[in-house]
Amino acid sequence: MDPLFAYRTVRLIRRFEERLVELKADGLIQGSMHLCNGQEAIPVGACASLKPHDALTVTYRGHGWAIARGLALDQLFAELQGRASELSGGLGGSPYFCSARHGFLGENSIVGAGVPIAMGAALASRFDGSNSVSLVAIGDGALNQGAVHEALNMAGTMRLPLLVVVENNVYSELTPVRDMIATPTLVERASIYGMASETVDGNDVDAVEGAVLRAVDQARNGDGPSLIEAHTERLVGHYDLDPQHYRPSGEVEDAMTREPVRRLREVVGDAEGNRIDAEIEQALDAALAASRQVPPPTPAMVTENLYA
Ligand SMILES: Cc1ncc(C[n+]2csc(CCOP(=O)(O)OP(=O)(O)O)c2C)c(N)n1
Ligand SMILES: [Mg+2]
Repeated sequence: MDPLFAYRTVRLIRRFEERLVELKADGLIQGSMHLCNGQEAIPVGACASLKPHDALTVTYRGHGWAIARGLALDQLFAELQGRASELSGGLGGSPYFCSARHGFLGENSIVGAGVPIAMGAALASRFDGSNSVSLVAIGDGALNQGAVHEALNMAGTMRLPLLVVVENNVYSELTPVRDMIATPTLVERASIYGMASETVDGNDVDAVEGAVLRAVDQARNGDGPSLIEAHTERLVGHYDLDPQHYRPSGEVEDAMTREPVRRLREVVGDAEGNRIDAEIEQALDAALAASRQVPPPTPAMVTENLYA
C-alpha cells in the first residue's frame, strides 16, 4: 500500500476519535464510545482488499472501519451528535453506524452478533450472482460466543465466501484473552470449521492487506471461508471512561512503540507527515462544521423502519 495513503488514513482515524473525546467533554456526544485507538491498521489494511460491492459488518469498535470504508466524515460526526444523519438518522450513535450504500451492514454492540449477519450476506452472494465476499470484524472475546460458532460451522460446511477478521487486542473488556481460552492461539479454531487461517501483525497495514487479499481471492474462487487473527493493542480503555486499573503499569507505553500511526510516520517522515496532518485537521474542521447543519431527528422517526 502507498505509505502516504496508509499514513493519511490511520492518522485520520486517530484524529477523528481524538476529536470525539473533545466533543464528548463539551457535552455534544451522549453515551459511551469504544475507540479503536491503536488498532487502526486493521480496518485500513482490510478495506484496501475489498471491492465496493463486498459486504462489511463490524463491532461497536467500528469508527475506523467506517472511515476506511469511505463513509463521509460529516455524516459520522452528525450521527455521533444525535443528528439525523444518512447513517442511522442519529438514533444509533457511536456503535450503530450503518450505510447500505457503502456495503456497510453495520456496527453492532451485541458481542459476536455480526458473524451470523455476515454469514447471511455471504449466503446471499451465492444466489445473487455478485461474487461478492462478506467480511466481518470481531474481537478476541467474541470468538467465545455460541452464535459465532453456529455461523462459522454453516459457512465452513457450505463453503461460503465469508472472511472473519479477529481483532485480537488481548482483552475482552477487563479480561485478558489468555484467561478465556484453552488453546495457545485463537486461530487454531478455524480448522474445526474447515476454514483457512492466517495470523498477522495487526499493526502492519501491508500484512493485513495481504492476508485479507489472499482470503478474498480464495472466497471469490469458491474455495470457502477464512479466519484471520490480527494481533494489536488498544492504547486506550475498553470504552472512553474506562480507568484501566486492570492493566499492568508500562503496558500502554510499551504498546506505543509498536502502534501504527507512529510506525507509518517513521516511514513517511516529518515533512510529508506534517503536510498530511494539516490537511487532516482542515478536513475534520470542515466535516464538523457541516455536521452541525444536519437537523436533529423528528419525533416521527422513532417509529420509522419498524415492523408492525
Ligand atoms: C452478547 C454480549 N455479551 C456481553 C456483552 C458485554 N460486552 C461488551 S464489549 C465486551 C468485550 C468484548 O471483547 P472483544 O470481543 O475482545 O472485543 P473488544 O471490545 O476487545 O474490541 C463485552 C463482554 C455484550 N455487549 N454482548
Ligand atoms: Mg478484545
